[in-house]
Amino acid sequence: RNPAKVVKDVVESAAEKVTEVLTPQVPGAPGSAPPSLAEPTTPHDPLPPKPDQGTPQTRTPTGVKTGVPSTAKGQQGAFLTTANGARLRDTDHSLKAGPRGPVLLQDHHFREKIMHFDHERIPERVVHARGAGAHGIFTAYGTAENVTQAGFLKKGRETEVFVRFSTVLGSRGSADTVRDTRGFATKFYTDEGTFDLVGNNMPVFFIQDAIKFPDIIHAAKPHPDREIPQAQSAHDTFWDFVSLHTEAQHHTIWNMSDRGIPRSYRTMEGFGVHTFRLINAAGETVLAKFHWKPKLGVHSLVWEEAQTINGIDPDFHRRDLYDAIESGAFPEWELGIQIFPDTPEETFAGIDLLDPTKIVPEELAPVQPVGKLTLNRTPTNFFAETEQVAFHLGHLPPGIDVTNDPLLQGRLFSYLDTQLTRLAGPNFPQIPINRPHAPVNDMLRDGFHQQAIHAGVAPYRPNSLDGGNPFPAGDDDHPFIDVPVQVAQAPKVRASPASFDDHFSQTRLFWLSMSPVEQEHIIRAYTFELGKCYHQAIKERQLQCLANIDPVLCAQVAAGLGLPAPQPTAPLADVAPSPALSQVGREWPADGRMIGIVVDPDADLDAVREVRDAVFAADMVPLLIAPHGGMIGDLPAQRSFATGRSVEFDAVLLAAAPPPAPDALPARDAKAGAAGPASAPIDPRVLLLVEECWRHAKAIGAWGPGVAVLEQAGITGSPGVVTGDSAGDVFTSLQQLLATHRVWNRFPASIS
Ligand code: HDE
Repeated sequence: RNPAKVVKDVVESAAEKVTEVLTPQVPGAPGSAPPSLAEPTTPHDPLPPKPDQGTPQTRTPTGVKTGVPSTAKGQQGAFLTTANGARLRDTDHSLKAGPRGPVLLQDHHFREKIMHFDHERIPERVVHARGAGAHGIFTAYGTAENVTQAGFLKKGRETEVFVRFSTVLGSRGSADTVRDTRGFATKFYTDEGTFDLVGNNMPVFFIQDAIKFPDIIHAAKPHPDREIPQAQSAHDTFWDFVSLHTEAQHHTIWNMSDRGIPRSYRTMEGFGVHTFRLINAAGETVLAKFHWKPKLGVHSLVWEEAQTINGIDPDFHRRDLYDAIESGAFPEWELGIQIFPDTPEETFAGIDLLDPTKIVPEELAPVQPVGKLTLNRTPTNFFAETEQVAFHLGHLPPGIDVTNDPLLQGRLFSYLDTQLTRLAGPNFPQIPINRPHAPVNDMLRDGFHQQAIHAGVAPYRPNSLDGGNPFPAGDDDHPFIDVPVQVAQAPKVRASPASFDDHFSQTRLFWLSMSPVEQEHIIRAYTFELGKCYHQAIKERQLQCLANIDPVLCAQVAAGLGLPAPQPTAPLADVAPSPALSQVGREWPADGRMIGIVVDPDADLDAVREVRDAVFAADMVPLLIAPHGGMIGDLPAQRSFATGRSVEFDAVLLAAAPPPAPDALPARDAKAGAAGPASAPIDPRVLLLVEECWRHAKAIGAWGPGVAVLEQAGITGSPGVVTGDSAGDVFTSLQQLLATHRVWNRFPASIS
């Protein structure tokens, strides 16, 4: 299966269908398209997709979603009905005493319609409110069979999954590309019961004990008086807390790094964060950490891009996920585990495995792949699936168990408790998206929104009236295993182990593992965020924390804030960097990338068609950007200069140097490039597109008249800017540049 072919077919069939729709048809002729734009009077197929709306791959060729589960309900039959199935003549007028009279209380349809609408919203999640979900399949490699008896990890076993990605701080309606941690929660519907791996895109957490969770979240959420800022950590209360509560420093530097602004959900790693305990068929145990590794590599936005996207397309990550899946470019991750001996100390290489502010560098314990996740279906209904899904760390299959990590222990309470308010009662496991795919035979009864009609009279054990049912599973029936870990004889205390006091060595390890360009981004992020704080004392306190991480980091941020750089209060930790933490310096498959192609009616459309086909063949998505929507010759334009902005593209090709539109806003003088100020004027929106792509270190290519745009922008010959005689040659060079995601050497090579 070639996803790009699917995309291509969609584009072409969409172009044909639009031509059909725009051609007048005989009204009512059998099989005809709906007559013009009038309200349809008889049921017919949905309108076909339009090539100038969205990306070309946002719908299937028929415009109808595929893969709707057979349990999907609603919209059955052609007629409008009440919730009880009575057919209705009119839903536009309430029942009145005469056309000018008062509305009658007996109008059941009116009351039902408004009552239901009034209660459409449920409380949003207290954290991770904004999310996007997708269905998929997990296929096990069998490589974990020696360490766990979990059935879904046996070789070749396929398990259905639902994944929900999220931001943490923002409300449901906030933007996708804010600086924040991302949730990565996976529900495996295994045949031994559901397994929820509720992780993040960062391997550490702000706090070591769950009892601190309300503190960090209250500090990070908007200020309680003005309720600003939304979905941001760039404010006083956040920095007040993390600078006082220094165990948060490690997670904070991850947030300030490029990991805080992922390019896409598809290019994020995922981490279970905590250490889990695995048990195999022989009863042997190991400690383990879970990792998700994206097939497309780990990539991020640059800060200016992220900010621009928040305005232009606040749904950027959602759209990217859905577009990719619906085009057939299915996102993939490998699940991997790091394995550690289950010793009484619960440490590895001196690292406390119960401390969720610590990682174990991959160089010390390699991540071993155990299976592959493929997301292949978007939700049919956002509310019913993405909003109503409820994850819980206690949803574990036999073979995987918890450890004493105090953060993990507290989460085991919180995730059940929170659903009682959010999903209004204890029966949320019966909501379709939460239903296990394994048989359920519990003795839980009644409660709000009970869906089951339980037969029998004896929901208790032991009983004789229901024949003794249900029976406890025996050892051979794959029961859940509570690993019989020895619990130390110890006094009851409110305290943490001494090893939890080290807050800076791994923060420094992270900093030292970054490439110069990534360090530069971290410096700018701290400078921006602390620069947004009003209180001088908070900035100074955080600078003290930075001094305890690294003197260069501290000096640079201090310079940006116009404050003196303090000295460290303790000797800096002597730590070895972990190169695996850097996102720079590796090559990745470039499929699924968005390539903008600037065209105008004067461009060589044969060359454009050729390069467009080459982009499709490389499993990428070409989007034509033209002076106007509709068609350019026989090619559909997906973006116009009015709607296309650089942030949407991973690379841009220029086939034309379009002149300014007659009604364009006045442009500033063209930059003096090789062609000089006297060269023909170019549409300023095209120049902006190219300048932004250049600033954001994206690959840019041009041929023929398009080269004039590079000249006028003054970027000809700079790194990652390619020109050539043929469109094909230019795209080939561009493709190589895309393997590293950005043209990194356009950024400064070192910081001092
Ligand atoms: Fe969560 N977290 N969390 N969290 N968390 C929730 O549960 C909580 C933590 C994570 O897409 C809530 O159902 C406590 C770490 C994700 O539906 C709530 C603590 C990690 C999601 C909750 C943590 C996470 C949540 C809110 C400290 C990464 C979204 C709604 C002990 C390993 C799941 C809900 C989804 C959601 C509590 C810390 C990840 C309130 C008390 C560490 C991905 O129960």
